[in-house]
Amino acid sequence: MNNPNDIGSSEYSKKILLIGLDNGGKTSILKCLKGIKGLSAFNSLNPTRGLEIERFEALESKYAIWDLGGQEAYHDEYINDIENLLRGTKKIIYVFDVQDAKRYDLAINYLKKMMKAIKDLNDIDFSIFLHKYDPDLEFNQELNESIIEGLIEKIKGVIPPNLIYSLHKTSIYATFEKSTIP
Ligand SMILES: Nc1nc2c(ncn2[C@@H]2O[C@H](COP(=O)(O)OP(=O)(O)OP(=O)(O)O)[C@@H](O)[C@H]2O)c(=O)[nH]1
Ligand SMILES: [Mg+2]
Repeated sequence: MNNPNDIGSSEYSKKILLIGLDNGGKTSILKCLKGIKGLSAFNSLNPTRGLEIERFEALESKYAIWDLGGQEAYHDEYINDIENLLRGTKKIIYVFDVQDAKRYDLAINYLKKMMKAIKDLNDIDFSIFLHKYDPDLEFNQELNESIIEGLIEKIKGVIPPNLIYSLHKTSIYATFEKSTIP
């Protein structure tokens, strides 16, 4: 028996969809959830080709992470297959790369398309990650707090007003600490 909706079963696993543009950091986030910490594991990542499903156990729970490779060529495939993607899903995480300001509008459009296809989130938890918000993020002309605030405003313009969701600043480097050697 492997019914993802059967919470009482020992086979129960929490299905999470990871959505967002290519190079946004979805597979890296997946590796973090899996407990992988070695930075070399993140440098050698290849773009995810279409849908890849990863199952693992962490913190005494079973997870099935559906990692939707973000290249544009796959977007319509996901939209057409949305019912299958949503079946049994407990959580959706939409990932924005905050460092890729040139593609904010593209990422917003993809979110818009997805929201339209999903229609009803029912009991699905919805989170948005403002990812690559590294602790040592350097701001410049192309990227500063007000540009990120602009992105947040655009996100709010796409999400239906009555939908409950959470917004997080995330980074795979967030737990990395450095101290100056005297
Ligand atoms: N600076 C920074 N880079 C990150 C972070 N997370 C991931 N990256 C880098 O971003 C690049 C892309 O990461 P992936 O996890 O492959 O991105 P993806 O969203 O899975 O991309 P697709 O599979 O093409 O959809 C890699 O070089 C990662 O090392 C982060 O928090 N900060
Ligand atoms: Mg990937």
